[in-house]
Amino acid sequence: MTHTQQDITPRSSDALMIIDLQNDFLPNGSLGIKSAAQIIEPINRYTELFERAQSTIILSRDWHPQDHCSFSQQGGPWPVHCVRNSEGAQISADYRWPTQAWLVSKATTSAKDAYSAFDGTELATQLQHSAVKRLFICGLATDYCVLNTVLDALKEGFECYLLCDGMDAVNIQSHDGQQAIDTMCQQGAIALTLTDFNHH
Ligand code: VGL
Ligand code: ZN
Repeated sequence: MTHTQQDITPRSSDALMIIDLQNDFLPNGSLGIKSAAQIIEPINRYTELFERAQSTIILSRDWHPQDHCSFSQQGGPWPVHCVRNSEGAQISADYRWPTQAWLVSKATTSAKDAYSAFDGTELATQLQHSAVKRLFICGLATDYCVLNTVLDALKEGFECYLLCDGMDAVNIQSHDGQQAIDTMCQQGAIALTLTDFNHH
């Protein structure tokens, strides 16, 4: 796609970040994205590529208490989703876990929502301590948690690469996902798909 000179071959100083690949955001979930099943195999493939390169692999998860402020019963915008320890909050059973991964839980307290995996977590510090330079990001949802994670990552100074065939959008308005990708790229992210890696 739009990368020009960058060598995107995965390295040990890279991190693959998989945002909120949880049952509630997948087709049968309470906030299910109908077309999202198709991102799982690309994400499995990315996981293999980055594991082979000994990159850091990070999975974030939305991990809400039962009375979370984002739930409509509490006056929030969303149906009940990703209640911690529930089936809906589990990472998809179709995801093939690498041998090692970091798990980052976010939006874990009732009174505060957090779309970004950097919001209220130690992620930035942990990445800096591990000398990670580049983030390759996929997951759900392009127009909420992926968008906010990438914008925070760019502000923190990380190079960001969007794995576009590994993400999908809620699309309350039909172009929200494409708009989010445009916004992330305007801020410096680079959009890629699997075919970009096969050439390397
Ligand atoms: C998300 C809506 C509500 C997301 C989380 O992971 O993008 N979206 N909570
Ligand atoms: Zn949520």
